[in-house]
Amino acid sequence: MAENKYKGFSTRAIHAGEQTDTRAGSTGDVVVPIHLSTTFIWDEPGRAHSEFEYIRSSNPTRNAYEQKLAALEDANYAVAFSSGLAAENALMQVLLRPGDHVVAFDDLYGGTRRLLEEVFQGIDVSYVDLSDSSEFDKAVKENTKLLWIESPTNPMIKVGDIAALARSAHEKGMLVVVDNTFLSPYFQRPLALGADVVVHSSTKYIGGHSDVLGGALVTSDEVLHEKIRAIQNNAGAVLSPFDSYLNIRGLKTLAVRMERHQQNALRIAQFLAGHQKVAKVLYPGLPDNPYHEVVKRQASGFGGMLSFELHGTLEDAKSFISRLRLFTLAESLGGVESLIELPSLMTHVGVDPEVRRSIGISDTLLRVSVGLEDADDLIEDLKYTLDN
Ligand code: P1T
Repeated sequence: MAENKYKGFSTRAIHAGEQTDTRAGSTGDVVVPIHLSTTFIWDEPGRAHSEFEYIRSSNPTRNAYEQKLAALEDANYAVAFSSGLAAENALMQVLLRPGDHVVAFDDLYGGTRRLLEEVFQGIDVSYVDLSDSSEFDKAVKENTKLLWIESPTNPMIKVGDIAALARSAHEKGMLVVVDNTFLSPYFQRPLALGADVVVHSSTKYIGGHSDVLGGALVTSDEVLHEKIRAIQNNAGAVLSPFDSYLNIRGLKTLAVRMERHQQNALRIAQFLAGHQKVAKVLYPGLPDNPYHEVVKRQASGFGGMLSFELHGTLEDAKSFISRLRLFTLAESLGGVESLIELPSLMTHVGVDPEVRRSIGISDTLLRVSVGLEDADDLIEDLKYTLDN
């Protein structure tokens, strides 16, 4: 069970899951140690010495991380996997059987689409613009088992009304999954809005420093949790002790990082929105963004991810990117350094070009993960590169 005894997010981020070891003979670690032992001693056959037997099944560092993450999502359970896609794969194995139908946001991380289409081939998926809740109702079939929401979406930064969608899905007997990677539990807690399971790519804001790959599934449903726990052990895509430690470390500063990511993102969005070479800016923190109000209702912030479209051609976009100095051209997001990428040739290159166009991923759409540098420096870099 998660430790939810502290109300404040940062207090939980720092203290939940941390069991300061004051037993006789202990070293008294203040920080959870990295337990590397793959196996644990037994007192006699049939009687393990402690709750731990084998690293894949359970590990003290991973347990501590899972407890901390569960506490931050206001959940009873979190289960940590070796990547975001490993977590998604495990969840789909638990929830879906051949012949089932899934309704998913049309704008999803490209890897999630690939997983649904190439690995779960017997599953029928309808991709729908869930920013319009009425579109969801139209897509539901007799065999629809699951609603898969990513909000905000990657890379169009679209937002679904999670509570309204979850209500409607539950009326139809479906389960609701929300990929909460972009806002992190600091800004958004989908279980409180009605989701059954939260997915994370902890590679992003949770790790926070672009140096650890991981994923997690979070739920308060005991039966679902037991199934997820079983597949974590039986299929084995667990998070390593070292990576668990890095995620614990990342979570402790999540609140302060998210605040600064957001401040910088807002400044940059405002700057870009006023520049003549920019055709549009997609950032819900801007008051005229179509999702501004729904994000205000269901989250406590707008996050650090934004996309924008340049006037001109693919070559113009490539030239712009190549001349930036502070923004690194790279996939992924959520680290301290600002990253920029061109979804049509990078994260979403595997999505059928027709589909890409229908979603709005144009050749000059750029996605930015706004880092923690000084906003003035970031803006100066953008301004110089746009103006020259
Ligand atoms: O990379 P991995 O930890 O396996 O997580 C996959 C994933 C899941 N969900 C969302 C919303 C994601 O953004 C990702 C990974 N995304 C990138 C690598 C990217 O550049 O968008």
